[in-house]
Amino acid sequence: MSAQEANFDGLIGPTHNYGGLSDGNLASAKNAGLVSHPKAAALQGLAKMELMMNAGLWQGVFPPHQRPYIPALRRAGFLGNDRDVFQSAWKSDPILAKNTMSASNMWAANAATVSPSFDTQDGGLHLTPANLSTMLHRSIESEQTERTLRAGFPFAKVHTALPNQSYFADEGAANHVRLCSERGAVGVEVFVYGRTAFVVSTGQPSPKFPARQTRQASESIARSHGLNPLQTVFAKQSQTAIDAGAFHNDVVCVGALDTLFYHQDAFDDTALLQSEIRKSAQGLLDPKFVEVPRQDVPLEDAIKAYLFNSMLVKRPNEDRLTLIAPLETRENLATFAYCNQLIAGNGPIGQVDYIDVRQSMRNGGGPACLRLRVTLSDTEWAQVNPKMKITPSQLQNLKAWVNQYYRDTLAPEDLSDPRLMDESFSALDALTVILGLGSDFYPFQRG
Ligand code: SUG
Repeated sequence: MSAQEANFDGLIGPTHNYGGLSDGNLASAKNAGLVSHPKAAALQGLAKMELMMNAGLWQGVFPPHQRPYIPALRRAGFLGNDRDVFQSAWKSDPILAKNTMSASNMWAANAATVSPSFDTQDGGLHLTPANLSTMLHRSIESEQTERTLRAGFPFAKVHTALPNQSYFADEGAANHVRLCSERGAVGVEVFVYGRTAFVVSTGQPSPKFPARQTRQASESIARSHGLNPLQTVFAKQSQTAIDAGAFHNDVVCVGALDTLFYHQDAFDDTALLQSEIRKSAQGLLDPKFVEVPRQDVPLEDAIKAYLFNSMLVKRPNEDRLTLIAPLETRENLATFAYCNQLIAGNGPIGQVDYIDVRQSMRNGGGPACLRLRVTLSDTEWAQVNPKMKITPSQLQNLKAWVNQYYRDTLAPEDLSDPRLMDESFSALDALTVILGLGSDFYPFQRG
């Protein structure tokens, strides 16, 4: 069946800031407290979407979430109108208040896990919003994400996120790869987890950074999406990678079509992963493994330069895949040399392009973090909310909207300014018209 992969990017929100909120994310820790540039950030995101649209690929957009997220503050006992809640929270619990200001929902790779209709038992598209339970500022995303997915994909089976508890810790598509011979064929879905839910003490030193995905969460999603167990693989991320700053597997691995591109230190047992993928792929596809040796690219460089947090895409009329990497990959000697060697060879990746997403990168979000991949048949794409598709005219509308509403800079002390809340709410209210989301999409609109 004729099908393509669509990328849905998270539009970077008006409160984009460097909060230092993500333990184990080296960029977030390093850049905590810097002045951010929300307008430039959102325009960088839109330029990335434009690039994809111009390459002839299907591109969509997800709206930013409401920030501050007043419902979380109300649950924490703050009372009054939205402004009262905001101001009293900043006064008595500034840590909580700051967590409700993060624009982290821009990283749409963490929005949900997606199983295309070609892989599921009932023949429908299944999406499960990620509960993002490990980080406070991200654990408030799933409810609004569910609304976004329902608005974008009215024909799909949109599940509710798994319970917001450590047993079910789930970070969505950032820990999931789909391999296939062609988009409309049955695929092999690979779920990568960082830990099992209950670990019996092994006497080993405790990990430096938290693993954000449990095997139990991945298994629950595979079950509820109705995936064929024979075409589903579960693999463990290496703790070495997590401790080096790979808080999601997509920091050390990316896959597209029949190709898996990953670092030698990405997985706990790479030989096992390869043999399980080969077994699941029998009769469906011939998987190609492109492993980057640590000798060529040390893990630290791969993570700092975000080589793997790139989009691996097949442009129309091109034989080989293109890696769309961040500028930081070009600026790092080891990763740049590796990329040049990669495209000079005759493997499945034939080109590397570099793009500027520096505002997002400073929080640990590369090109791949900013998008959720959704493989759709032509018929399904035709049923996607048309206003959430990136077209030349929507792009123009969104750029004008950003230019009208966003601040140029945001310093840490600006976050508690109630005018920032008012500005953000006005911006989002206007956005619901542009994206056809209705006047009750955000909590502040519902009163
Ligand atoms: O969850 N950063 C995000 C980055 C997410 C990247 N996504 C993928 N790899 N798919 C995170 O750690 C930092 C926010 C701050 O510190 O203000 C943050 O949430």
